[in-house]
Amino acid sequence: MGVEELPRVLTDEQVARFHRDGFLLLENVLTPDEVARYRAAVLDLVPADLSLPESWQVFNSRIKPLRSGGDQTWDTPELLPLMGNERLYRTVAQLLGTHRLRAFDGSIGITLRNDALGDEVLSQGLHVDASVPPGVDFLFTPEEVQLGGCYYLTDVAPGGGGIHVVPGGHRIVEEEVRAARAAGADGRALHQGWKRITHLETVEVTGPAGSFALLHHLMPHAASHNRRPTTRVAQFMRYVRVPHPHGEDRPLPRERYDAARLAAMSPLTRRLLGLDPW
Ligand SMILES: O=C(O)CCC(=O)C(=O)O
Ligand SMILES: [Fe+2]
Repeated sequence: MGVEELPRVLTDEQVARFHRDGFLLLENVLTPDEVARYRAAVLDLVPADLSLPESWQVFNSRIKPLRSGGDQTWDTPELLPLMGNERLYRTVAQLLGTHRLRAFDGSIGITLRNDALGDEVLSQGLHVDASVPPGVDFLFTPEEVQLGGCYYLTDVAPGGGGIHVVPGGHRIVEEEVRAARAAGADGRALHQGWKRITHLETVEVTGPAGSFALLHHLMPHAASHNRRPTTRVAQFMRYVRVPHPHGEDRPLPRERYDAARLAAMSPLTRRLLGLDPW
């Protein structure tokens, strides 16, 4: 099956906008029922007495549930279907030009209101999360590209903790790296390996619950302070082509999936997670 046989979900205008801006808000990826179910599954992870497990991270009112050992992937039976969502898969397949994809990440970010630091917008350093290992040069080929981002499981209004991005930022990163290389410098190492970017202006990606904020992997982005009463609930997903030049299509070990997890997987989810071949 070639990608040509997959239904096109994005219009030509959306595809052009994604290539220009490096990000795109996809609305209605999830139905209201799905949003309610996944949001409840995420919030069920939070202990009722709000005593957060030692392994979890909390930075600037943003709660990141982590399993011991730093495992951030929440592939519980309740949340696994989100990792195999068909509409998002088709969108990414259209943009990456292949149906053979690996899905990963599955991390969660719960951003509570923060009334402190009034004029500060970002709650995290602006950074790039590319599917290129630290210290390894960017190839800038289509095969290398990873597309990822987050589902909004709550409405995200302006100032409500939406992810911040730099319009056209993926191109700026490529231009700066290439310019540095041309000057004999290490472009990959700029801005502390592109993990601390301080010279670019950002915009907040807002949108209704059920949206997915889709980002090119060279897009500088950061979490923001939530100034609103609505706690932002987000789940993060990433997709690469199979095979991937840096091996980022390597699946997680099968042993992590018990009977309940396996039962929660669709045939598409099994392929996306690497349990079945494409
Ligand atoms: O929570 C967000 O909006 C972004 C978080 C993020 O980019 C990260 O933790 O790497
Ligand atoms: Fe990030």
